[in-house]
Amino acid sequence: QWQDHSSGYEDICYHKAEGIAKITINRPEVRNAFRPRTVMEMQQALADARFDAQIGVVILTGQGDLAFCSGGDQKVRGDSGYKDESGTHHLNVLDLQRQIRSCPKPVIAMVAGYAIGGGHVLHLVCDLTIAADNARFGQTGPRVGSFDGGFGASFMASIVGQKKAREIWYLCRQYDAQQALDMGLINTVVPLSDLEKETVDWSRRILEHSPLALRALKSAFNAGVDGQAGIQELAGNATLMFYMTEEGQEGRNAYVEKRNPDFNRFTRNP
Ligand code: 2NE
Repeated sequence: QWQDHSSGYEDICYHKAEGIAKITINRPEVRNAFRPRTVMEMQQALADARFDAQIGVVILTGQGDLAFCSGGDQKVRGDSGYKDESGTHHLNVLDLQRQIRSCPKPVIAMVAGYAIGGGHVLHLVCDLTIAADNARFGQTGPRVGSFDGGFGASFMASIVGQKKAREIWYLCRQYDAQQALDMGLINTVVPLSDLEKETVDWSRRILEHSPLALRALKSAFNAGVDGQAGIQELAGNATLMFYMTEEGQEGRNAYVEKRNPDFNRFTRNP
């Protein structure tokens, strides 16, 4: 039974239940296109889910059956980028992509209908994608005068391969759920009526597992493609685990007790 935490948000709905947080883009009248406010609210909800110790999995989705997300709202795109309600140019969806990647909890994209343009990149940067049989995937950038040369290009190529990624971007075609599954873009396809149940089942299964192992695995997967920032994440988890050892704690204790540390009692394994 989802508990509603949407109060204060205009462009999204935010729910929690049984260790799962669900962030829903709530702009169905524009196929869940995001504007600067939408991105800001998604960032706030994701930060809340990260810091809520009861939450172990985050689901990202779109309101209704017609679209997960259709990317940047072209109607608020000015001559130097997207405009917020005060007229300031910014979007910050790239910040949101990095936030999804660096969230130490698995993020699952639950896709019904279109995942298009910047909305397609959003599902791409999630850990897993569960799609309904009506889902359609694709990029439109070169058609509407835009492109995502970050995760949208290089990370996509690491998933589907260089040839396919170039086809997706250069031709701006749409792919159905089965085609997306066949090229490794998504994890599974289910009937639309089963989409939420299946996503919750996957989430429950993940919640049975070690949070620290999942956290380390996520940063390890990221490290392979995220360069120095990815290594930093993985290393941060190594430090976290070192803090949990007696050897790490001896250094802190010695400092606090104003004595020399005694590291000799710890073995130097080959
Ligand atoms: C998503 C798609 C394929 C859906 O088609 P359909 O036929 O189901 O719906 P329709 O009639 O096209 O759209 C329904 C309403 O939603 C609006 C439409 O304009 C329409 O409203 P009215 O004109 O009837 O008032 N709508 C849909 N998508 C919108 C959008 N992105 N912005 C503003 N209004 C939108 C079809 O609608 C479609 O192809 N949409 C455009 C997809 C697109 O090109 N997105 C932007 C890509 S660029 C990007 O996202 C990006 C980036 O490349 C780099 C950085 C950040 C963002």
